[in-house]
Amino acid sequence: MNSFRLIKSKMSSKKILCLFDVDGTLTKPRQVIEADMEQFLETLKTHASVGLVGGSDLVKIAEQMKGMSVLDKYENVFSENGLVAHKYGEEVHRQSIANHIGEANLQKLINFSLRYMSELELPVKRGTFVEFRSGLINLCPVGRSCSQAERDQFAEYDKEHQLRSKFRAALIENFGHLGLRFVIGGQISLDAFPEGWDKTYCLRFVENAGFDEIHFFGDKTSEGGNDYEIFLDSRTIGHTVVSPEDTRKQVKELLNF
Ligand code: M1P
Repeated sequence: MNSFRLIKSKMSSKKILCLFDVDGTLTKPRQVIEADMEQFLETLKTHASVGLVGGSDLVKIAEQMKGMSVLDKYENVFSENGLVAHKYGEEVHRQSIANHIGEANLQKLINFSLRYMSELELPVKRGTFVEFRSGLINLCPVGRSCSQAERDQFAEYDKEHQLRSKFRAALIENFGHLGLRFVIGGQISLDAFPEGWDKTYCLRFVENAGFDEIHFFGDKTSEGGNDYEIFLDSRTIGHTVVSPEDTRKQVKELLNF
């Protein structure tokens, strides 16, 4: 058997989980999954188990994956980093940041963030600067109700002015002592959550499920990005991707199909 076929046969006998970030990995940021990627995941399911782990809440992940049927399509769907976890379509876990850090600290964080964001001068500002989710708080200087064009404009402006990195540094300085972590997940916002509630959180639901290998694919794998910890975790084999096309290419190379 040549080495290519040997690798292929070894891979196919293994029980593999491919765990995917959503934004920038399966879809363009905050966009709906394209038909060829959807088809690709269906084919992949015949070679490996497929799971999703996004920083967004379930509603946003479902919007991007063409509806709540996402829960039936994939064995494991982890929203908010797995702080809300679905297995075979059933919710099996839900964490609460409010219970964990307490109302007083929560309000300090929200008040500080609103004050900080109120002093930023941006090309445009819209609404919903703080989004309270079950397991994390999303902080968004431009406001989550911005249009797609305004979102793209902010993303460009942020690249030039590093607004989110500076905001992140201020948050770490003021709230790091509370055991809070701040990461840049998408194009326009930051996520805040307690230490350990990053994407590695979801691994507790799959690490003892009999997989020989857990491969993680994400685009924000550098320090400060929301894929960083799970990418480095010893329970996963991490892959950095730069686009949905790149994800497909890397998965095909890995599983030889
Ligand atoms: O990619 C995951 C991120 O997606 C959104 O980011 P943004 O709106 O900044 O593009 C948010 O839902 C964020 O919480 C999440 O981590």
